[in-house]
Amino acid sequence: MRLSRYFLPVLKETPSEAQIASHRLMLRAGMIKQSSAGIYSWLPLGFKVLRKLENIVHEEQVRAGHIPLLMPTLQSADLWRESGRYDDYGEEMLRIRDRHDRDMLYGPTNEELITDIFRSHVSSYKDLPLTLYHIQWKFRDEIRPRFGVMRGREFLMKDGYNFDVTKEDALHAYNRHLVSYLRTYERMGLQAIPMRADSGPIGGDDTHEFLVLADTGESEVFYDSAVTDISLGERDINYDDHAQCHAVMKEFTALYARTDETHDEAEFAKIPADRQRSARGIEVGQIFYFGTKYSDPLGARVQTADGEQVPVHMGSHGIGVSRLVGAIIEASHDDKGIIWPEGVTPFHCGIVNLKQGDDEADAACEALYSSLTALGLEPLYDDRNERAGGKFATMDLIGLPWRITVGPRGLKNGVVELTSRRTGESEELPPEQAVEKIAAIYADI
Ligand code: 5CA
Repeated sequence: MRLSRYFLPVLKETPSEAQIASHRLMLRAGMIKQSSAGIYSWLPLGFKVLRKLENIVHEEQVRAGHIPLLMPTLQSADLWRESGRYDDYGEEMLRIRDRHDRDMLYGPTNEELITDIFRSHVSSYKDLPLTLYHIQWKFRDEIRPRFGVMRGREFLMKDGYNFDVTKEDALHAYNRHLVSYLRTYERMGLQAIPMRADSGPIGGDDTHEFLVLADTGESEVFYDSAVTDISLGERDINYDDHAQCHAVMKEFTALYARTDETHDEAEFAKIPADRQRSARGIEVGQIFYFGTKYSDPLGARVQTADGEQVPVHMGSHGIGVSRLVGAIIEASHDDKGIIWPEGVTPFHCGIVNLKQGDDEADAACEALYSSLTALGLEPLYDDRNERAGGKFATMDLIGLPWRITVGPRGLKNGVVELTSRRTGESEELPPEQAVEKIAAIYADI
């Protein structure tokens, strides 16, 4: 993309309404624009990141054996009356009446709708196990929407639902989700710690939230610092292997890590004193096992091998896709702007032309642009007629992990400059080598 033809409405001033870094930077970098309280338009740069996160979520879900579908945002109130949640859900549910005076609602979550799909089409144990998921906009009429996309009213969520004949299988689905979520967050360059949590209005027995540690997080958390030393890394996971998923789940949840609702001082005190931590965290996902809470009232049953009719065991699993954009920025920025992890960056690298209009500099930038593009990479070429200082400031603000700087002086010696946004370190090298280096960095991402 050439910046002269892109739509990147960066702001010079720091918007006064933004209280935390990610909100401020998303507005300044022209990623979002508020349309009303807690509701945002995603401008091109923000939309690109959102799509990248969605793709990672899809890939990891499919890898775990889960099946994508798409349910609507607007739902009929009748189903929610059947489950008993229409009245229970309270003020957070946006209720709408259609022209025929039918009660509708903008879905805050989809347990009812998915259970209805299930009961209409599945009746035998032979069709299970089954996990269906979608990535769809949700609406929760939060009393205090704030921090930009972190606590919005309209937000994008991946929500998945598993259906199993036995509790044992449903617990495997729980473990499988836990592992696939760890992998999802790691690909986004994040450490998200599973913490025992409270199930809130979704209900259920077992639940973990995934938290990214950040001073601006809304949740208070307590944990054993040893949990921050473990990661999935390159481990080969077989998602059908109950024992393996269980072992990984245990490994990641054995140490003390809880949100304030489930915090237990006596348990916490048993951790060696130098490892006790209390901090703040951003909740980027939550998984639930709730057994037959929805399948029972909604009549989602299957026939077992013995001919018996049993309600299915279910769980639901959510990832806050739009919130993650903010969470990644909270975890990765500096005074100058965002620093995107390679796995989610909107463009793979920036090209800064220090002397637009200079034949040699222009030609070198064009050549870099085509070589990178030919390799399947997406560069953002700042081809505007602007001062170098302004171009650097924009690149630093929007946070592309790599920048190639091209100027007449370097070209005389046959070199361009390759700079890491994260470390600020630069090296001079011939243009072809800069391209090779960037290609190598992204080769296994
Ligand atoms: N049905 C279950 C799981 S599918 C569910 O709704 N879970 S949830 O309530 O925990 O939401 C899942 C994730 O959505 C949360 O972990 C959080 O990351 C994100 N989320 C929840 N509320 C908001 C909000 N107001 N703004 C942005 N993201 C949110």
